Amino acid sequence: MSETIFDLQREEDAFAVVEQRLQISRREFMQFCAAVAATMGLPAGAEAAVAKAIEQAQRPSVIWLHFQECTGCSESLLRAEHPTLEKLILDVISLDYHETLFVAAGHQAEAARKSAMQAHKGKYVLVVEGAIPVKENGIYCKIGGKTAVDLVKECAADAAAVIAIGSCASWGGMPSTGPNPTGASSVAEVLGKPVVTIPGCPPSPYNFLATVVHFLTFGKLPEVDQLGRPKFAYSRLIHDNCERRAHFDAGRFAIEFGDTGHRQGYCLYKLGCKGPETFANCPTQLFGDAGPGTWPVGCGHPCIGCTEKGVGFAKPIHQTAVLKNVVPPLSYPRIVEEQGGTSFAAAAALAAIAGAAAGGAAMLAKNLGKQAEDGKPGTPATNQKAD
Ligand code: FSX
Ligand code: SF4
Ligand code: F3S
Repeated sequence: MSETIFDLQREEDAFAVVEQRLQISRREFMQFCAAVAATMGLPAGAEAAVAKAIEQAQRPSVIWLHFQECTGCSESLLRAEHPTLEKLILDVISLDYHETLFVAAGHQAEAARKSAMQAHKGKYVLVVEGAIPVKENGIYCKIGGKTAVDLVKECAADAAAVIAIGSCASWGGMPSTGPNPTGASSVAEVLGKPVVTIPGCPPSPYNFLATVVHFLTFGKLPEVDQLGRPKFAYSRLIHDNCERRAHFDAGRFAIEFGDTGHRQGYCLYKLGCKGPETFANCPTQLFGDAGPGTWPVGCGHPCIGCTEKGVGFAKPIHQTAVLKNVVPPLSYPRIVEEQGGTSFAAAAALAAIAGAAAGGAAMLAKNLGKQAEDGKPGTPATNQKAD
């Protein structure tokens, strides 16, 4: 009995710390724990493990490099209202080097990068945004007198984890479009080893945040597919969860932009939609916290396959897609569902040891809370109904 009271008191104290530090309610906090566990593909009940991790928040140092890109990846994080990038920086990670957000410049910025690498040797997370040009010994992209090739190798050498954010860093993206005059290459190609990739141009900020929270909670990155993409976000074809799918199945297509079919929300396959050959959670995760329909197809434009190597920036936008593995939508459950690789027991143990995730938890709680307010369920793969 006394043990139970002790445990309850300890839990009360932990919640009080969380409530004060992150300024969220207990309800939001627990909603977050459930949401992040579900986002990461953990089994029911794992939210308790995530909750436990919150008590000992430790912000890992993050070094963020920019190469050949448009900065849309950072922009998409800045536009993620729940959480905001500011919250991410303050509560989840210690962003010790980020060229476009840094006040420091020149030698000062270089010194900050070097001192962060030295102080957190073997422990920092390296995030790379942008492709890396390898032609002519890498002269097409230089920062502080060093080529992107040399910089990424130097920074990756002592990193605990490397995350390639955006299609450019993941597989070359737009800069690698033929004839690829600079030899724009992916992080994995340059380092000669696989890294976690969050493709998309720009990628969903939530896919990046959930990946970081997974690392903080469990001390390791999430399970990935053969292209390095977290399975929790990239295991299903867009076509499988698209709200226009019923029109595809019924043979109702928009033939031209602005025609009757287009105005009635018919399927965009004949306008070149690459949903049938592109793996991503865009139709279920959505973008910009702005409510239903906020993704390319939802706005009436065909998916261009921006997350998919060999599709985005490789195939003509209006060329019809290859139909791949077409399966029924989520309303007809698959016999075998994709799950993250961490068992509940391992999750609980790892969470107890790693004990971080506090800020990330708060963010996703807020996100979930907002979704609940909007009347949308709080986890991915939810909001669809046929037009
Ligand atoms: Fe690439 Fe991200 Fe596209 Fe842009 O930077 S994935 S061009 S959104 O900025 O790297
Ligand atoms: Fe949706 Fe595109 Fe598939 Fe049509 S082809 S159902 S618009 S993903
Ligand atoms: Fe990109 Fe297609 Fe999603 S264009 S953002 S993968 S809907």
